[in-house]
Amino acid sequence: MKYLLIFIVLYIFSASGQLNECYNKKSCSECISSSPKCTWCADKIYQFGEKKYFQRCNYMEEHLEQKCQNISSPNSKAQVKKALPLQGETRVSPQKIHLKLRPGQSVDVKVNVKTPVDFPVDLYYLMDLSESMGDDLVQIQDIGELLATQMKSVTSNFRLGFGGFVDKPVNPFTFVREDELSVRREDARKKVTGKMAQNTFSYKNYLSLTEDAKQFENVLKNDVNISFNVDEPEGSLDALVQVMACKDQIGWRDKKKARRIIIITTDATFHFSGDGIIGGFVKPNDGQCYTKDGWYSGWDKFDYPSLSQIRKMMIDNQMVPIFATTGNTDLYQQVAAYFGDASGAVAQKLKNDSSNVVPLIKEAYEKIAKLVSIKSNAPNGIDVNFKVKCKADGDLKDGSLCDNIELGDEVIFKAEISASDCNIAKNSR
Ligand SMILES: [Ca+2]
Repeated sequence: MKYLLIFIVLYIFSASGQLNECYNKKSCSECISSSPKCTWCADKIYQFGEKKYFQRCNYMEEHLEQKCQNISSPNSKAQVKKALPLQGETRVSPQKIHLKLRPGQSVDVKVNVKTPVDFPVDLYYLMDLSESMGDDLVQIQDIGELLATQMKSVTSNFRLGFGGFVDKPVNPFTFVREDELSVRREDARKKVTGKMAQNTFSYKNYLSLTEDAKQFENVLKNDVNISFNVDEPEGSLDALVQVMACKDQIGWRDKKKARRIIIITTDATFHFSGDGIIGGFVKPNDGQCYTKDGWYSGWDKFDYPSLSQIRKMMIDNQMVPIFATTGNTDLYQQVAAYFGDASGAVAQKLKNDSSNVVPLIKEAYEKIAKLVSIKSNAPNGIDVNFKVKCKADGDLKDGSLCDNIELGDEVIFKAEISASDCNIAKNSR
């Protein structure tokens, strides 16, 4: 009796068509988007007796057996619409591809990328100006020309900018009483360049990106001044958001026209989201630009940002961080690892007085320049899997990134693209 029951249940499932995923589809589009196995019979008459109709959506072999004359079974395909050769400013080919995707049936697309030998570089130097960085400030006052000369060997178009940060200028992050401030200003002056230290500030853009290396040196010698604060972690993440968000004020060139690099020099740890509450700042950082006349004016409106927020902004904006640190280097190496290969982040140790900053920047830049990666911004419902061939005589392997390639070399990416959803336009932005 038990066996008989199982047999009956199976029979009913089969008879109602539940085992054939194609059955009972009302239109050709509903049919072919339901499964790559389903095909549609478009014959005017498709029946085997009076009022006995074949299923119009069915497997190909069923339709053939039933002598269907017009079977629709379109396949996914990729059609290259524009493919300028890789020369001059054209670094990716093809430039335009039309895809027709049938759900469940993938299509392969090949993309060639050529690494530029000489590519413009925008480099923004973001420096911790708290008291312990005084000797570093003295050391880097003369590096403008040297940095420009060194970078000329890797790019003929180099621009440099400078910004400084300390922390939110409020208790308990720093002193607020005038008598305490005056003592600290004097202390810092004695330790550093003879110039009176400035009160704690959050972030200041001292010099927007410029080709004039002499101007960089002049600003460092004449305008930039050391400061002080109380607690060890600093407001570096507050500053980083402003550097990335204030594109016009910093003067960043378009990400397609220049490599954009931010050097962060510090010896301290950093405040992150949640820390602001001890100063009374609970509103989450919104990642927007609040820098006016060079000064970050939103420090008392928002909490510090989170590391994941910084990571997203860096990857979205293609701004590569180089952490050049005289202390807490292990921490920054972990941060760079968290940012991941796609961010290009680098963390290296500086000598205590920053004297090796120029070779370190050049080395880090070369590492970044030799890294090529690809990422997909396909909407929900489209899956993209990458394979990559990093060298002409190399193998195609899973991944979307090549490092340490020769400048001027070509990298080949193969993207396997498939659709799992036919309502992409409706379901995504
Ligand atoms: Ca601090």
